[in-house]
Amino acid sequence: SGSTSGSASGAGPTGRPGAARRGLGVGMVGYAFMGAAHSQGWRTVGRVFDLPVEARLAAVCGRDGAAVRAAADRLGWAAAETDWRALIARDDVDLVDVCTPGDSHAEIAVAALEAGKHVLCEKPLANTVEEAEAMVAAAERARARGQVAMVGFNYRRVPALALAREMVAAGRLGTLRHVRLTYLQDWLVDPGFPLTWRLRKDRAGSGALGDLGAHIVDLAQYLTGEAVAGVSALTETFVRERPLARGAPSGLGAAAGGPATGQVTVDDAAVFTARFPSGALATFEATRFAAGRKNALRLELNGSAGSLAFDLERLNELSFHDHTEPAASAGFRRILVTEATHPYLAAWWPPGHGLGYEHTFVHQARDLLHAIATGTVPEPSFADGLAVQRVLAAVEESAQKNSVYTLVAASP
Ligand code: SOE
Repeated sequence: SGSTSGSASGAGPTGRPGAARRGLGVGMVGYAFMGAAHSQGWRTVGRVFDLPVEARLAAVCGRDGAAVRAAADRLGWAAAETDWRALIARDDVDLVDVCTPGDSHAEIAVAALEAGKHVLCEKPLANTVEEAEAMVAAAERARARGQVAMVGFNYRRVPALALAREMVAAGRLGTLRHVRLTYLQDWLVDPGFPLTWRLRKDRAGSGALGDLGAHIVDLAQYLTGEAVAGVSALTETFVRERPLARGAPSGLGAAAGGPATGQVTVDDAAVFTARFPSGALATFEATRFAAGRKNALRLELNGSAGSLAFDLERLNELSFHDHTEPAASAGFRRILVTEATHPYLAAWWPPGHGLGYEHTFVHQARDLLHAIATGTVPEPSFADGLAVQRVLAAVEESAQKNSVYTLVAASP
């Protein structure tokens, strides 16, 4: 969606009559963890970046009337709705931001696009490839009417990762040989952690695979500019039964509801290898069972001319090794990605005053508003989301086929 510097690129059409005059009205569905993160992005974007069109927090939607009104007050939304169809129908809503669990993404996003609204949809795009295909088809029809649709892979907006992409595209790594990504969290290590929606296939589609694996598949394709060509996978559910959750979700968790338990119907971890068309080999690992790792999205790319490494737990840093330098003085060096010349940073603080997780949602809002104003297809598009969904489905199929060469039979 164009340049990632802080400067404005001029006003343009918003795709809806009258919207330029009164700003672009955002209507958000869902207000839990992701809804709060997106609200932060919408609230802040116009105070940091020069924008071609201002975002207005028009209305937020949730099923519980009292809770959604409280969320509207807390998060800064002008109005509250309890029916997402009513939210979409509002005249003051030009863009629908879908922050619900995956089982409602397709229905809400397609309805919003058909009602003439722009759409931002949280990742993974959908729970199945079929849903994602329907969403892409709806986005293509809407594009002809001047609407845009974007999927929320927010880590593309970490300045260090945007810089990494620029460096790969500029050839600083030469020919890529290895693409290595892990996304490690530990919030399921405790078998007493309750059975929240993220652990149910009917709600979330898959487990660590769709929640965390989707991010690293998207990043691998974004950074390399290539589509994964084939996979071989293993998945596992380590804790198959958990206490039922009670009450509203809080962060990733919820209160456990007494002695009753239920089945975990998703993967706890997914490990897979992949090939890229260029011949590069990739490895991926997504888990919520890596004790001590809180949000360790780590990656390393090795090419004929150099290597790059990144860790989300140190997100203002990018490590670079230039293999064309004399061996005696070459080696990994740390780039502190806080300069005004780095992606997004001209709009923020003086050098060295780093950014965090929440800023990715500000950058996401900024890029989406630019795409709307300039009539360009935003990145990542729904088609990018579908490409990730196809990899996730291939991983599940490969894991089910279990074509592992067995050396020792597993104990029961
Ligand atoms: C939980 O695993 C989670 O919040 C994911 O759902 C997000 O997509 C990721 O950014 C952080 O971890």
